[in-house]
Order: sequence, then structure tokens, then C-alpha cells
Amino acid sequence: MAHTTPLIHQALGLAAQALFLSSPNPRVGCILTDSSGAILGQGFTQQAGGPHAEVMALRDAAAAGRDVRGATAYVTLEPCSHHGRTGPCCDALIAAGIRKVVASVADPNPLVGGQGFERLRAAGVEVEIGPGSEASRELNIGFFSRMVRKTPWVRMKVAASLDGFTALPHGVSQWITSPEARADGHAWRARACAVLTGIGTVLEDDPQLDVREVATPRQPHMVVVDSQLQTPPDARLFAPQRQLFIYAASEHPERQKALEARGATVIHLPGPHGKVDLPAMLRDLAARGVNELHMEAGHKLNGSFAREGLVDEWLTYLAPKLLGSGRGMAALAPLDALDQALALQFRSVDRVGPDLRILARAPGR
Ligand code: AOF
Ligand code: ZN
Repeated sequence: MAHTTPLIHQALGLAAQALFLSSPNPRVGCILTDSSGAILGQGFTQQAGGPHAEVMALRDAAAAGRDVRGATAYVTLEPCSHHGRTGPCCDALIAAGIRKVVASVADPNPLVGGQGFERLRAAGVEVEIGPGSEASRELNIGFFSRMVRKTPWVRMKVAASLDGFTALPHGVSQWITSPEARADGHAWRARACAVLTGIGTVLEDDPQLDVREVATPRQPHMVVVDSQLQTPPDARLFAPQRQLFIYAASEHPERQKALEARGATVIHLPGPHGKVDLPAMLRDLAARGVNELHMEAGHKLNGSFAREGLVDEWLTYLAPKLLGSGRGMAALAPLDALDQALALQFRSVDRVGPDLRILARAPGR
């Protein structure tokens, strides 16, 4: 009998190949083996609307003329049982004569949620659940967040000097970190479903918010938090084939018309103090299929997100420079005592060119 762990590891490696590709679908890998552990076929989730991992693996085996009857499927997520944009993977596996399924974790999608396993068992397929569950969840942290919490996984990127400044006092911020760190940042944009910024950054930097430094099969959507609807209709954000969502707090029919004429979707979600209701915006983005939300904004919007407890993960690049003064990473209310500090947990520290990359998470995330 083949040993489970290395095969699930290999399937997780396949799943990782869908990192920039499958949004808003989860990244899933699948390997089919015979009873000696020899690989008959393999695959991973394709772009939205395209085949799932199991179907790719079955096709791979068929293309090579390999018989999969009696085979075992190693798959990093519960095979789906629903008719979405594609047919149920369970049925495809059953029809192909698969005898055993080893799956990392149940699909948190309420349309599936355990029914895939039930359907397989009812058809006499042996089911084993659990190997690789942590890694599969981690790879799909945004998908799990959207399905379970109904809100995206919010990853905030900041580039700062070693003393924690993200811009000079008058706002100049290009460039504090190295080209290597910026390229690494683009890989994190590429895996996100959407990249978010604030109107301050749009007006100051006229950013494109696209993926340029790494090859990617798809560009993330764009989101601008723009309470007064001040986005210029000629901003560089407007690009063919890319969705731009602008969240506003007040009505400006003329400006809205001009932005919509350029292809933007304008959404009104007024919150307190004339600002956008940020938690409602996140729920709306989740409903639109955003799993991982990558934020690159200024200290004010970063501060609003942080104060409302909306940041799940901080992706921080630190350059070996001291600026001495300037804007911080996130404008928080002045604290009276150190125990009021926003507490985080470091997850990893890496060198990227001359800079440091530090990943930190809010406790309990
Ligand atoms: C699987 N294998 O490789 C993936 C699954 O709209 P559809 O038909 O593409 O279905 C999307 C849902 O399918 C998605 O929300 C998730 O529950 C599941 N993803 N399932 O069996 C896969 N990517
Ligand atoms: Zn499926």
C-alpha cells in the first residue's frame, strides 16, 4: 500500500501551482495512484469556470491511456458534490471507478460541506480525511475566510524603514525598499483576488495596482475606498479587462456617472463620520468572491482598518535605513498604556534582497 504523506505532499505541491490562477476557487491538487503507489494522473484547479483538480487528474490519466479503475485519489480538498460552473467531482471519481479517496480537509463551501464525502461513501468508495489539512487550509486561507467568516482574508502590505516609517513627513514614499522587495510584493498581489487602496494613495501616487514584476495568468480586481468619490476618471487604475470597485459614503451622481462610464462599479456603503462602512465593504467583497484581499494604502486607511480589527495579516518589508521621522505604518489613536498596543504574532522573517520581510498575524487568526 502506498504511503499517504508523501503523496499528499506532492498533491499540495500541485495545488500551489494554482496560486495565481484559480481565484475565486480554492487551490486544490489531485494525484491518482495504483495500489503500488505509481502515479496514474495528476492535476490542479484551473481558472474560474475551468476544470477542478480531480477532473484534470482523470484527464491526465486518460490522455496517457492509463486505467484508473481501483485507483486511489489523493486530493487536498473534499471533492465537490454540487453543480457549479462545473459538474461534481465526486461523480467523476465514482464513474471512473476510483476505490479510495484520501482528502486533506472538508470543503467549507456550504454547497459541499461534507456531502462530497457522503456521496463517495454511499457509492462504496473508501474515504480517509485529514493528511495535509493544515497546509491545505493555509494555502486556501482566503477561501476558508470567505466561506466561514463571510469576509476576505485581509493582508496589509507595508514598506518601511527600519525605524518604522513608511513615508517622509510630507508624504514622499518612493522608494524606501529595494526593487527585490517590490518584486516580492507583486507576487503577493498576484495571489490576491483583489488589491485595495485608498483615495489618498490614488490622488498622491496614481497607482496601477497591477502585477508587473512576476508572470501571472490573471490580474487581481481593484478596490478603492473613496468616501467622497474623488477618483479622477483619468486615473491609471482604469484598465481594460480589470474590474474596479469604488466604495463611497456619499452621493455624487455626476462623478459617479463619469466613473461608471469608464467601467468602474460604484458601491455606496455609508458608515459613521461620513466614511465608508469598512466591515460592510468587506462582506460585500466576500459576496463578490474575494478570498484574499491585498491592501496597499497609506497610514490613515491602514489605521482605520487596524483600529476596527480588520487586518488579519501584516506583510511588512523593512529597509536597512533610518528616516528618523515621517508617517508610520498605521495611524492608531494615541495610547495611554503599553498594554493597549495592537498585539501581533510573528510568523516568519526572511531576507528579500537587502531588506527584511516579516509576516505577522493578529492573534487568533
Ligand atoms: C473540487 N476540486 O479542484 C476545487 C473545488 O463553480 P465551480 O463548479 O467551479 O465550483 C466552485 C466550488 O468548487 C468552490 O467554491 C469549492 O467549493 C469547490 N472547489 N472542488 O472538488 C477542486 N477547486
Ligand atoms: Zn470539484
